[in-house]
Amino acid sequence: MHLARAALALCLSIVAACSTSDDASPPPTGLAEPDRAALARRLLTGPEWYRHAVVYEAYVRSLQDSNGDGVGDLPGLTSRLPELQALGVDALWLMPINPTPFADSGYDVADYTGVNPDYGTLADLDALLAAAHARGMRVMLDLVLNHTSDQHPWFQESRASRDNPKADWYVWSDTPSRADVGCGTFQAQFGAEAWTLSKARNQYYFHRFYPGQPDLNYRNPQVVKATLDAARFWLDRGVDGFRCDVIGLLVESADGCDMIPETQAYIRQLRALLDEYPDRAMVAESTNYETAVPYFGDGHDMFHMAFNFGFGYFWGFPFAGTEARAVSDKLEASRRGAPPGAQEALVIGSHDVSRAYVAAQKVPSRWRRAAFVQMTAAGTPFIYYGEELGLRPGKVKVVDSRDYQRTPMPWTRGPGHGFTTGTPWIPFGEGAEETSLEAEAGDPASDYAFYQRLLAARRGREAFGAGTMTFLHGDSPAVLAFERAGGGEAYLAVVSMDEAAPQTTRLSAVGGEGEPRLLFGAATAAREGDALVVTVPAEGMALFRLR
Ligand SMILES: [Ca+2]
Ligand SMILES: [Ca+2]
Repeated sequence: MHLARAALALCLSIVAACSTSDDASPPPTGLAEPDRAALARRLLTGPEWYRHAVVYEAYVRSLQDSNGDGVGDLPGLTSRLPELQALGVDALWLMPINPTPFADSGYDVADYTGVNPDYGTLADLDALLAAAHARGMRVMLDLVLNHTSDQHPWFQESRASRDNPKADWYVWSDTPSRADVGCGTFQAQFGAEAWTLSKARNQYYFHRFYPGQPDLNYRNPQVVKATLDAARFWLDRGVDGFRCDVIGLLVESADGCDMIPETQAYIRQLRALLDEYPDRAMVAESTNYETAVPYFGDGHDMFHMAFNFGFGYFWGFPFAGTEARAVSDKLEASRRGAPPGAQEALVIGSHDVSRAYVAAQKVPSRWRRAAFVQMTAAGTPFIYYGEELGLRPGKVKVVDSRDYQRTPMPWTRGPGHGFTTGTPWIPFGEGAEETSLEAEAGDPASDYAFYQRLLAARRGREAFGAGTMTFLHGDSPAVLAFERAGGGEAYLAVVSMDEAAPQTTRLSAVGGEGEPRLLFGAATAAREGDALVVTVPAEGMALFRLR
């Protein structure tokens, strides 16, 4: 310990030549270290927990199989909670677990209040909730409200005739178009026509996505009530909140189909429902990649969080370049005009887009630097399962090409990789042996070790979950720098966009006094008058505590 302290002090005194380790050595400058574990517990308790949590997006089908049928399931996921908590995960978002004919990997729900028998039973979900809560972890479910499966009993009834009790629960038309469904004249999202003929009614139904996913008619109050009742069912069961699938697309109009006033009114009803329960939160899958602001309402009446996909889905482009502004501008634009308290959800991937490994063109420092921004910028990080291992894509499609990023978790080396004792429902991705948790956990240079250290570095520090974020533009255009302040502390994050040479930049208006304390990564920083001079290695990143 004393050696580490001496080495770090030496490092900070001979600023130029030193790069230091990622470990959290004690402060050389008199910055007191509070009990971070106790602080983390406090921050993760109560209604603001979602600001401070690290959330993990889990595809139940691919996390852990418990019965040898090759399909991941709820008991399997429950058995892996210790590993996820050891990584630094505080909450799970489960992709849809409802019964489904699987035309869209579960995003075609056939029963809003049931559990897919491939994944287990309601009792298995209760067991997962109990086990997670006992660990202080939270569980959010995917709520897919825009459409159901065409196998849902509601649609089976609706399609049977023009005068049944649910005849108006979906969006029907005599022709494959409707003037009051503006978006319905375009192609559906997944390639087919947006209208499909039902022979029994001799009418067409509208589907924004696959033909097996008819859009519900939210102009019908019975649909509003039925879907809110479904949400209430899970809240009563103890789930901690929802990730709301394409929630902006609920209601269509002649003028538009994305977050129109009727959709916003529904979201307010959903929020009011959540607010009847303590400590619940919901996050919007934004369909607007420029800004998440429409999802926040007045900051209290719509979503607790909304995904920033402008960064989350497109970071591969700026990180292939050398301009820090390409990142900071995206992060600033998305938040412009947001109400106080709006909380973005930050990702570098999801079940819908290529693995970070692909987006980074296989350059490890790119996904690591992007993940560093994700964990240190303003917002709540959502890790897509396997990102912590640098998981690589698969080559097999079962449903569609998005299965490339939905392959099973390789927990161990060897056949089945600890995921299953049987044959996995889809083959593992490339390099499963060397990207297995077993292989990476023992290697301090691995992606897993990187993620574990990074999550530990931000843990119990209020500034990251709820603090302000100020971008600092120094004289090197390649250095992305921002200050986070909150909870009486301030931090500086620096990332070099340059992959060839070290970058030195002079930052002004940096808070705190004394020399910054390196918490994570490798860089040097020294005060010169009112400025802070920072040198970041090529492909480098670092997190400093300022005060
Ligand atoms: Ca199974
Ligand atoms: Ca709709």
